[in-house]
Amino acid sequence: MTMMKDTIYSAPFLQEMLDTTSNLYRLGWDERNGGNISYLLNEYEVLPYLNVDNVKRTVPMNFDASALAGRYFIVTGSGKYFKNVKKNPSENLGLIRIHENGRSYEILWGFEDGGEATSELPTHLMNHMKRLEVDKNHRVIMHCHTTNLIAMSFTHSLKEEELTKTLWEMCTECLVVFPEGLGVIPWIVPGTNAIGEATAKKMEEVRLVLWPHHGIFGAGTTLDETFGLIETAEKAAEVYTMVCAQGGKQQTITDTQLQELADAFDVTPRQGILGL
Ligand code: 2HA
Ligand code: ZN
Repeated sequence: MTMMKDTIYSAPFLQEMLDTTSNLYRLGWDERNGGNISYLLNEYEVLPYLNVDNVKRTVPMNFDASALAGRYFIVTGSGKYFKNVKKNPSENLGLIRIHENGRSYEILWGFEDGGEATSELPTHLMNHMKRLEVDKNHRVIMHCHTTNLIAMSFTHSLKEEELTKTLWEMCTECLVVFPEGLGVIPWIVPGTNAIGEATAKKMEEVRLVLWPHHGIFGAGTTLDETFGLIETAEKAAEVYTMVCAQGGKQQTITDTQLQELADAFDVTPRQGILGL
């Protein structure tokens, strides 16, 4: 007799994906098919819900992900709308396993209308590989089209130090939430290995990478934490938008105060930003 598996709809990781995609949509950061998420799962989290020997389809990849061979991810689908994930999870999401050869992935659940993993899979997997090298608890890569951060990429300096400094100034929490600052890459065609490689290189030092005129990539240990990281940076960018609309800064948090904050919360601000 075969044991009945619990339905995957009761899996905490699936419920978290539904909540997160809905929240991102509600905030206006994932219009149409904008945005994508990948969430690294432990095999023991998957086994109660899925027969992992039942591979539905295998999809080739044109880059080497062998460092992730055998690893499981729940990912959003290519061309799918975050707006629709909650009402139709099995078409808009998929559970995949990276093949032993590192050159393809196996679909174990989802993408039921013949779909595939996000078009940004190269960036996602390259970022996972990089973050796992520096943080053994790393699990989540999240991309979305945060309105005010995109707007700032037109009006503000794209120098990482200058952009980071402005965001730190806009909300007191920022320095505590991302003391390492944010990375910025040049404009590159999305969905390519080239943008994945450029982003992953930044992810060695930071968990937030701005794609100018496009959106943001965040990394973290849980969906909540990664969402919170992006939310915090985007909130600062929103405040910046309003500060500019109100006529600009008349006063701000000083570098000395930012350092006091760092000391109080025991974080180390990225070098070269505070002029102390
Ligand atoms: O998935 O956001 O960057 C659509 C995108 C591509
Ligand atoms: Zn995008």
